Amino acid sequence: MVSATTIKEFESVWPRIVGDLEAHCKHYKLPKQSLDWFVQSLNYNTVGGKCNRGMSVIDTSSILLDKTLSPTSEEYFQAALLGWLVELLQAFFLVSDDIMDASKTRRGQPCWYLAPKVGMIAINDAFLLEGAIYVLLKKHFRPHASYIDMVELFHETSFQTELGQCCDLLTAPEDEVDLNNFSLDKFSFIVIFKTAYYSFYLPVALALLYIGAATPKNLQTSLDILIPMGEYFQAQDDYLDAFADPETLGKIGTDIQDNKCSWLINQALKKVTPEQRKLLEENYGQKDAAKEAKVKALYHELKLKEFYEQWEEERVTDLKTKIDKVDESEGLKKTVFEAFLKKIYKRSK
Ligand code: DMA
Ligand code: MG
Ligand code: MG
Ligand code: MG
Repeated sequence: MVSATTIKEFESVWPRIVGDLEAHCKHYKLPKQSLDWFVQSLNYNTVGGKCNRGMSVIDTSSILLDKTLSPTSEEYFQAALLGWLVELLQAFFLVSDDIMDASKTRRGQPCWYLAPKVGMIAINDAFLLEGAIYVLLKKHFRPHASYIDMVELFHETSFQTELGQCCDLLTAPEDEVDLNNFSLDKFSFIVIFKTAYYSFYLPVALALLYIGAATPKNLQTSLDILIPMGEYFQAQDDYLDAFADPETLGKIGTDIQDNKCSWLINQALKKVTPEQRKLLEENYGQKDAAKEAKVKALYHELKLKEFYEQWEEERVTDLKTKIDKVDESEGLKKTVFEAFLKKIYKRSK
């Protein structure tokens, strides 16, 4: 049995990564004020989350190599670097997502665009977080046999996520609430594209590329399990948006006021009476806390919490059945997926 890495070990690599980026910018003779700004944005936006995605690159690599990577080894550093690249991609998406969703807090602190003196500079900061990925990938992986595959994987995953965000935003127009626009098919597309590819497939595909086991079959098997797993994870995110304690979650839910095609509204629409549907039509998708509270009260009345808990058990059973059927003949292992699933099952943040 290999042991999982810890957040402490993972974060111990971070200063070296910031150092690399600082050195790169100093080479350009970037003025000190801008350099300090960039470093501040890197630390504020990339560190402080759960880092499940990033640490999964290391854990997947350890499981596939069948040895615990020593946190002081160069092998650990390289896997951790790939993990931090996933976290940088996530930071890039979150900084922009919070602007577009008009969110207030993230990881228990103000969203970056609401931090003192930041405002819309946050848009460019998001681009810089993305750009940092390719600077670091080139510096550390250019000689690696899978370098170009890694670059292409980051590009394609970014494109998929952006298409998901596009659909998410267009399905949630600010000025026009039309519950007929929502459907579970639409929900499915949105969450697979905006979340599942970058949060679930990307870390495992990177680990496969890193250790040289990215055969077409292993990549396909990973996709077949991790996309439904990511779909389940985003349904959880939507559930927590309305039902979790914001203190624990580290963010205040915005989906009801933002008119989002969330898992909860889609399930509610399947259960409502005509009167309850009218209540939703009058109160969903408006920047008004009292109306939001009415929608939440209806969610409780419809027993969506209990329904979600039952639905979660079904999803997990399905996923476990899929995992049981994984063909390990080309070096892939069931434990990769079991470890990932364990991290998200019944999460509260
Ligand atoms: C998350 O969607 C997707 C991306 C690409 C950040 P979301 O707006 O539900 O995320 P959150 O609830 O964290 O704002
Ligand atoms: Mg959001
Ligand atoms: Mg969003
Ligand atoms: Mg959300």
